[in-house]
Amino acid sequence: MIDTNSISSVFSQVSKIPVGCDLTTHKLLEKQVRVRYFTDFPKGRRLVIPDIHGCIKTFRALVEKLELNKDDHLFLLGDYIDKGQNSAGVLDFIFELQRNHFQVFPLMGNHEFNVVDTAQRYSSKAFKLFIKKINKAGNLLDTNGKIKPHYFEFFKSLMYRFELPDFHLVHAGFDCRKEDPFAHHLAMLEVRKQPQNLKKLNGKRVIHGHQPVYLEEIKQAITNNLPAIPLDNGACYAKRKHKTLNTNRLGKLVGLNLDNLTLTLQDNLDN
Ligand SMILES: [Mn+2]
Repeated sequence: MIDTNSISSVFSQVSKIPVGCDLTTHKLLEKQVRVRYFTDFPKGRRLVIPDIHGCIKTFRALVEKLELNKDDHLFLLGDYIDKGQNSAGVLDFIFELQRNHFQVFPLMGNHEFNVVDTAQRYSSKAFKLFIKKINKAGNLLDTNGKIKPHYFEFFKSLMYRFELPDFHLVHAGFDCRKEDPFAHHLAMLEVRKQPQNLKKLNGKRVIHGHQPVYLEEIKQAITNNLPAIPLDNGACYAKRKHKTLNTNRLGKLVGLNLDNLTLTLQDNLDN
């Protein structure tokens, strides 16, 4: 189930570009679905944080609360930009951690993908319109209105999924109606229906973000050993509106420890 609303709303204003195009003909980035396998975790914890969406203070506070150290692996599930106050701030903090030799591994989210896709496939007019739609995106751009090269290169370099010995990490999930769910990268960025079993997923559970859910749902998925664990509690929606959800029950940025499946929660500090 591909949700192209976010993409189509922009392009419908400027052209008749077909946005729900066949994924196999998608030229952007690469056709190959990029994956990184992690087999060895000699020391430290394995931590996961989902959709940060420009909430830099919240992200920093959660990293502090987790007492991240250099033996830990910190996996980020994508959607660093848009919605929150400081998209570039989130990217800069990721770079800062990596520069300081923290083991931080960011995945692609649909928001990063859309930036690269739009820049590569459409006119600069369409791109500018698209960028206007990204909240507080000004600091991602140079004086000509183009994405600063180091941010753009970062977006292009992002992997679609990580496979660990016991888990899959991915922004949105997998489309298990497909023969080979690992061959469909847009589904990994946009899918909203989660697998009911792990037959096509090497028996490994899926950790994903993308779709905000209430904390109860996250906890139940962990406790009931469900095939997929959602992690996005819509940190960026604190004190804001969401089209279908009660935002009083959203607003925490979630950290998951994959080794003991415990959660660390951080209230939104940005809104
Ligand atoms: Mn998303």
